[in-house]
Amino acid sequence: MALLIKNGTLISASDTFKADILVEGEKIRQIGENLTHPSAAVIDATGKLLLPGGVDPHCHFDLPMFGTVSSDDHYTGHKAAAFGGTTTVMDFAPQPPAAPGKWDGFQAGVDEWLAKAQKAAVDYSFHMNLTHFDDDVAASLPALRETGITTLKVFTAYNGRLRLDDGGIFRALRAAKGNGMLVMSHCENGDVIETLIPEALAAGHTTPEWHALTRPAWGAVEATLRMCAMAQQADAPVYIVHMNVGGEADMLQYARERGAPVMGETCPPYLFFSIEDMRRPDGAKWICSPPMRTAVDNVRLWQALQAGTLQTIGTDHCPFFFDGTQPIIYEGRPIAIPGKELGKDDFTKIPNGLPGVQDRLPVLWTTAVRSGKLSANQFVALTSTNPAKIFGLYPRKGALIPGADADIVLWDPEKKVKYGVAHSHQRTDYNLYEGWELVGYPEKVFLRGKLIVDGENWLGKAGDGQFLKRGEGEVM
Ligand code: DUC
Ligand code: ZN
Ligand code: ZN
Repeated sequence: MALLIKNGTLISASDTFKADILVEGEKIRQIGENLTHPSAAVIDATGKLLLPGGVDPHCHFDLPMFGTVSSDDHYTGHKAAAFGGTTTVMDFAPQPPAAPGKWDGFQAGVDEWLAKAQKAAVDYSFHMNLTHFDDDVAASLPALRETGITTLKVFTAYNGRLRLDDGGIFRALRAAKGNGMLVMSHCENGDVIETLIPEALAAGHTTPEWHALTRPAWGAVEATLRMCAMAQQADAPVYIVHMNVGGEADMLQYARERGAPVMGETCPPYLFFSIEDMRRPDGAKWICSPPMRTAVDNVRLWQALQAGTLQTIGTDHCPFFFDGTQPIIYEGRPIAIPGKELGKDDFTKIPNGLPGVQDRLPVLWTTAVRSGKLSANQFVALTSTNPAKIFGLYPRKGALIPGADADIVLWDPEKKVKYGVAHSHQRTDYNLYEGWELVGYPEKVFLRGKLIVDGENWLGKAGDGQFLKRGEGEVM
């Protein structure tokens, strides 16, 4: 079955032009003007924009933590992604634990996440959390790469749980490079955080703002420079996830100017919100790690996007209910999942994480493109093309060109939406952008040629999404 989308305006990472798109099966066959086809179904896209499906490089679905589980799974979160114009999502698989000398490879962690993702509704891939590292683990990297996982996430925080020491990170950087893989890094200072948290609790500080006050911005800045310096010394690329402080962007820029192969991602909440939001009575809604910073950091991160210091905008989507004692109705059924209320008397017990996988493109279109902060082409680059390139999915994903997957968003640039939880398909009881007046929204979303979102109608289903085996990515 062929599909011909006519008279749209195609936005790529570099150009804007009038185009028709011919889709055959799951692929884009032709792009051009005045295309014809004897039997294709025709969609008139006059006045509409044609964007490559969003690629979200940073999501967490069905993630157990804080004695509960993040409230979107690999179906509900994927569905929400699709409604927001995102057709590829990347999640993180856990490294299997191992007693000394008993390491059995990565496969059990990959299999655990593949099993969860059987209900995938958009295309997906995994990064691998690297939470212990030695020669045996290094020897398993080729097998991991064979499964199509070419990225390893390391942590400079979460002492005794997720963190690798600097020696481990340095060795992991070299081993990754030797296997054509990319290290991604969560940058905070674990030692400082683990000192400040018990001090704060002992002093009786239990409110959400203390989550931010015990995870200082200087720790993120210092850890970012440390990571860039290690990457340069290892002659290996690194990608810094969820950059949240202006000073982190300064460190990245410092390293990039000196030729270090370092790249960075920020997430929308760090562009809009600050510790002031965490001081509200419902401040737990903004608790994630790293935390919200200051209004100055919001501005500095926008500038880093404009300057090209940062390459991607992901979401770190990891939602929890604000009040998980009260059910919401999801697909006609009540559901309640314990959430932020678990920490109402102690900020250290508030599940860390925010909704955002649906919000990303619509919120940024209004706040970045319509506001004139970024061009429509930069928007496509940051949210689709660059993540596809960095993570080894380009040109199958992130591009509307012949041969690419027909992941197409028909975007209505004039559609007005009063956004919020009522409009969102993210499975939680709140939305960070409640009441925001958005202009510009996905009208139709195609996944490999199949229409999965048509206005407010969900036409996708569990199992539509495919696992994407990734190759080596680009350093940008
Ligand atoms: N940060 C969070 O707040 N939650 C999930 C993972 C992460 O990096
Ligand atoms: Zn992280
Ligand atoms: Zn994350």
